[in-house]
Amino acid sequence: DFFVAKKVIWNDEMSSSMLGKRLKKVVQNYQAMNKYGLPAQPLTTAIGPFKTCAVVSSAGSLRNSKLGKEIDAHDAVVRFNAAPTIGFEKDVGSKTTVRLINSQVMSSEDHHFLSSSLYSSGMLVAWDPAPFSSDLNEWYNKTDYPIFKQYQRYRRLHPQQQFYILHPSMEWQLWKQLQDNMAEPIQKNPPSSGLLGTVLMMSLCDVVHVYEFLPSRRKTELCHYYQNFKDAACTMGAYHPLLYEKNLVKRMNQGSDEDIYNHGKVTLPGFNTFDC
Ligand code: NCC
Repeated sequence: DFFVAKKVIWNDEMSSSMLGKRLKKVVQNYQAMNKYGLPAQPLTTAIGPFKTCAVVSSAGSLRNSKLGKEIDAHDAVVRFNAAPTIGFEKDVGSKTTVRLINSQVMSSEDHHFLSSSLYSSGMLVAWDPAPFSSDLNEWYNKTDYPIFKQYQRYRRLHPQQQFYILHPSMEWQLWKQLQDNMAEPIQKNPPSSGLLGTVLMMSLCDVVHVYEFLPSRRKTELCHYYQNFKDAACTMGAYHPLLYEKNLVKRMNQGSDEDIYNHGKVTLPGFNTFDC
């Protein structure tokens, strides 16, 4: 790096003090990039593997579920966007190992992403709904929301917290799996955070329990367990192909129908348990 830097910033007329100043700047930029940039190691090296994992959807049907203790007994717990634990521990537990957030949450002023303590526990993983079939450069220059600007700002404020960004190809590989498993054409919008988080944990855990993604007998029009806003589209889908996602998860479920009915609980195998 030094030699590359020297070649770029040095010419023969330059005094040694000037060269020193320029080199210092190069080194400072390099350090800042390392400190506030993307993590050096892949996510699957940074955490896990885990034996048991819980994926906690934000569904309204988690309210009064009393699943908190069961959820916290898992080795790792995933939560989504602005879903809180404080005040809801009985129903959703308090452990957060990973929080998967969409780029809208990172950018909208309502969520106070840079300052709220809601986002400070566990590892953060962000994603942005990239346009269908765009490549990485295209996406970088035209994200739906300013994910990279917010990422850098957050990293500067919280340099110790692990923070990853999902490669958009994951969204579209998963979308293709959904389409390949359905007879009819599905909308070309990325899967919901819920399915992305579920698949992420299937690559980190031996067993994944997903809570209230498939609604239990507590099924409600309430959108989230933490708000009093009602909209059936939160459960059934509108922008995201949520119904198709739920159909696929139902087909992959290794648990019983009673578990779904009583606890909204699905049991999925980790990818490491497949022999293929
Ligand atoms: O609502 P949201 O998701 O944050 O929920 C997280 C995941 O839980 C599952 N879910 C949620 C509610 C419900 N009744 N049933 C469910 O199964 C889904 O799998 C969902 O992904 C998202 O996917 O990122 C989403 O984010 C919200 C919103 O951006 C954030 O909550 C921040 O306010 C989207 N809502 C809007 O844009 C208005 C939502 O469509 C998807």
